[in-house]
Amino acid sequence: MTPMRGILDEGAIVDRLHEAQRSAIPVAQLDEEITLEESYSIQRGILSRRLGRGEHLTGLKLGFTSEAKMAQMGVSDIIVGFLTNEMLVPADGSLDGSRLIHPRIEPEIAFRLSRAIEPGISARELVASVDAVAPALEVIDSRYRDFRFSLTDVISDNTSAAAYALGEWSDRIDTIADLRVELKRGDSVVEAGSTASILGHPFHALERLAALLPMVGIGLPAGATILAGSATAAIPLPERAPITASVIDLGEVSVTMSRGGE
Ligand code: OOG
Ligand code: MG
Repeated sequence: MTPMRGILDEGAIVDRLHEAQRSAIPVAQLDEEITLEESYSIQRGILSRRLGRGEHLTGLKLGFTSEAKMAQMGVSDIIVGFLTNEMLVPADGSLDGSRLIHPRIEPEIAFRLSRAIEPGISARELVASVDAVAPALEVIDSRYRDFRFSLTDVISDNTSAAAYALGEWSDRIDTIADLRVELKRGDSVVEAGSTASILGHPFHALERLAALLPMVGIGLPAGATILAGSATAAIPLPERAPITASVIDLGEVSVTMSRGGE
């Protein structure tokens, strides 16, 4: 016999994770056994809290699309989270780390949508909706203690999304199959990989996103960003050292973290 489970209090989990993000005080992993559908529903609950505070949705992000990331975090299923305007850091700008718990940073490739999309869009239509690509950086900051989580924990926690920065957009979408990606601290390369390690081709990340969107339940406006997932492991985000994502032949973008706006 399957043990009876009490009714899941999604609202309480939404509150706990939202508060952890606002206060930068980490919380324990979820005790509740939840399904993927429930974890995306919790994530949408966090999105509506944030929209209620005046933020707007600016994009979606994929996670665990490369072996390097799956191996680093011990999770091997693709995950999707949302991005808002509050998370966007200006290119080559500075990021206030005082509201972050234990931030890490990773290099990404970003897609821009020429039109609005809804869950139910086909993989082919989603790929055809992309009109530009850019190098990007993502700051992740798990709201869970010790940066440890299960698959449903991390989805509920909006896939650790905390901040992102975008380099210049390019229409050279057809050149991104196998570009070298470097993560640099100052001038030193600390992680390197290739866009080919993102599911064999970053377009495959879009195809997987199309398949997951009905469960994610979030559509996007025209002009929105999609982050394909890091091609390398993430590194702890240092203070006052510029970190650059460089996608060779496409461009680069840097950010520097300060604490408390120094
Ligand atoms: C989850 C987010 C993963 C990526 O690019 O693979 C991710 C995490 O590692 O905390 O953003
Ligand atoms: Mg990422």
